[in-house]
Amino acid sequence: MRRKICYVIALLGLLHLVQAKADNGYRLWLRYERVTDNALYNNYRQSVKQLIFPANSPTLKAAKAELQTGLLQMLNLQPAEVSSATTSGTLVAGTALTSKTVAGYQAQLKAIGDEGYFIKSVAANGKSSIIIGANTGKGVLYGVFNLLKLIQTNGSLQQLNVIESPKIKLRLLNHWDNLDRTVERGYAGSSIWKWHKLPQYIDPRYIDYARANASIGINGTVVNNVNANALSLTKDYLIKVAALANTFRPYGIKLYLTARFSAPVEIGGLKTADPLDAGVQKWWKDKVDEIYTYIPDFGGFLVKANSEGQPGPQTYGRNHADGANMLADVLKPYNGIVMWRAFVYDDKVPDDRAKQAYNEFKPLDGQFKSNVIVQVKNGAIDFQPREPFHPLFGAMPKTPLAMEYQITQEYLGFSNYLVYLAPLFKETLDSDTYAKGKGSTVAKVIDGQLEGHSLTAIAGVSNIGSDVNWTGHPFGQANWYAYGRLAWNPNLSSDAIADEWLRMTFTNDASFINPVKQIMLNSRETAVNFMTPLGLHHMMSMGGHYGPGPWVSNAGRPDWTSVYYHKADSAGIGFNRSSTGSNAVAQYYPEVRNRFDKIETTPQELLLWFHHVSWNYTMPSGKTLWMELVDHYYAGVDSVRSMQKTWNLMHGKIDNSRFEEVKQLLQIQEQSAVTWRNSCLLYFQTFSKQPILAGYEQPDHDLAYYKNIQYLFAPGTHGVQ
Ligand code: GCW
Repeated sequence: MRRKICYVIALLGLLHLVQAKADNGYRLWLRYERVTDNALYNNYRQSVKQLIFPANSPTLKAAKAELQTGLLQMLNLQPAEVSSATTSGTLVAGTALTSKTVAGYQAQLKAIGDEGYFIKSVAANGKSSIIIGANTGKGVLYGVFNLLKLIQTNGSLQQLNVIESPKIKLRLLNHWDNLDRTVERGYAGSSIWKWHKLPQYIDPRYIDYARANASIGINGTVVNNVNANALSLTKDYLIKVAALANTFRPYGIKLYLTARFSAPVEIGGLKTADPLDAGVQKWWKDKVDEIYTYIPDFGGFLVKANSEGQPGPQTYGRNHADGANMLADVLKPYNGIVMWRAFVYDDKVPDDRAKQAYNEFKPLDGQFKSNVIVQVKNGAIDFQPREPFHPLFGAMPKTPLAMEYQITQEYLGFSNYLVYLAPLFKETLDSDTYAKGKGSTVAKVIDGQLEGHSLTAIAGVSNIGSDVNWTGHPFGQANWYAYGRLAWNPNLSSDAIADEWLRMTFTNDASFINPVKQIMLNSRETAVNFMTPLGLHHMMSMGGHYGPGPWVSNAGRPDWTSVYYHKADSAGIGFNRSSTGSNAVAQYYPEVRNRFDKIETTPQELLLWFHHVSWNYTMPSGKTLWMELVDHYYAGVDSVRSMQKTWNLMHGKIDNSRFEEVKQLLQIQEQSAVTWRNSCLLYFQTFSKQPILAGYEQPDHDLAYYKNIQYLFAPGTHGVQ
């Protein structure tokens, strides 16, 4: 009997151990695991054993609750609440209004604005304390998250002197979520918004969503798809939306909606949606008045107009400014804004789709109302693995421009691939437009520095869904995280962001962090190499946009095909956008234009974006273009294989559940990389007529085989192209 009991106890212990190791990823980077380093653990406990944190607003209450949860879980500590520091190790948190101590730091408070915070170590009367101070509850909340991060990442709590404030004012997620809970280009399950249970049922996930976003400084969310449904603006839905807004408000997150331009016709019963029609204007005014009765701090509208079949002002012979200004006028009294997207292409047969947004929007510079911001994708085509920066950045000095990134991996292997996007985001932000001479980076356009705009914004198309780990791939979380961190401060490095994310999400063990960080930092270039190296773009299979489809030549309109973009023929490959071709280069400032105009000065990674290059052209490496292309595709596959090798060595360093999940997903990625490589090279070989040399792993099937692969029922499509 005793032996039996011992056996059961041992088994339970083992089970507990295994369970403790399992992690389904739900907690994201806010895991608040017990600090394992004993010295640090004791040190942290000493530093925050008392708390002065009067919380009289919902935001301060949320901040305090987060702090208490974090300290309890990481340090097994419930700091004693005191009204003055009786001993060393007191944490003071608050605003100038809630804390006299904080009010004493005028210089800091002046420097940090509405959303910033400072964290400072001070010693008075021989007693040391830490102060988190801000001008608003939101600032305190951000400061609390930073303090918790310091503990999560094994940072030091000694001699703190942190001063932080965001560089960009509006830091938004854009959800392409439909009312039926499908998500356009969503690969992590269905929409997290349970419309049919709102407004009564508040899924706890909404609160965790708000916490996660607040922890990285995201302060706004557009909850519905830009391919908009007018029903979102009906009373029934506005009540539901208001319930979400109420949930997010304590976390400093404002709610925005997409506005379907034809809503006055579709739900208003009007004959027209012409923005210059008085009846239409009145309809929108009444609608906006109504919205603000439900959501007093409603942020405003995001609009996709006259693009991919969406209605817009051009339907009525008006232009984008007419449309945007009409909405801006009615939102203005409430300080609401209009985010008007520049992702437009509606010409029947454009000579070069890359030029269209610039051509339509640049002439409108100076015509938009002050509460309109034009939202521009990072590149001129569509979220490709690599694009040069969009020529509109720097080209509309009188108009605030918002950056739109895609966090969800529509063209980067969905949630099947590990692709860390910070390097992609950074590449655009760091690009120099030369709009006002050297150093006129895209980041300076976006953060308002270049032209002195105070309305500044950045948007990321969300990769969040109902999957237990939120983003499908455990490393998809890193892209949500990195987006938020860069929105707060575009100057942060991809390396530093990966480092803190890995520590919080997995472990502080350096033997895990260093190799896995390398995987992350190389992963974007790896994907470019096996999908679209040397400036190739838009060569994916139709519909789903998952696998390769360089042969796609018939897709409703030419600029939906692949052959339109790579233009491979017996002479060579690439889209001639130079002055001898479509002349898209002319949309850039002279320094950039001249560089992109010539094959010799175009950066190799953008070569085929701007030039049609002969197969036998000698590349800087001394290889022919064909051989260079072959080598890039092979290097891409090889890198995925080395990612796998490195990852396999991580066994036992983190929980087995996430280890195994990533391992299996990397297997998918490896197979997919081989398919991309073989498909593209076999297809391009029909033009180059050149071999893949012996000694290279030869394609295991012929081109016909690859052409026949079908990617049926790809997630995230729902009938869209
Ligand atoms: O990336 C493309 C997508 C469409 C999307 C469109 C857009 C919301 O394939 O699904 O529609 O861009 O950004 O409007």
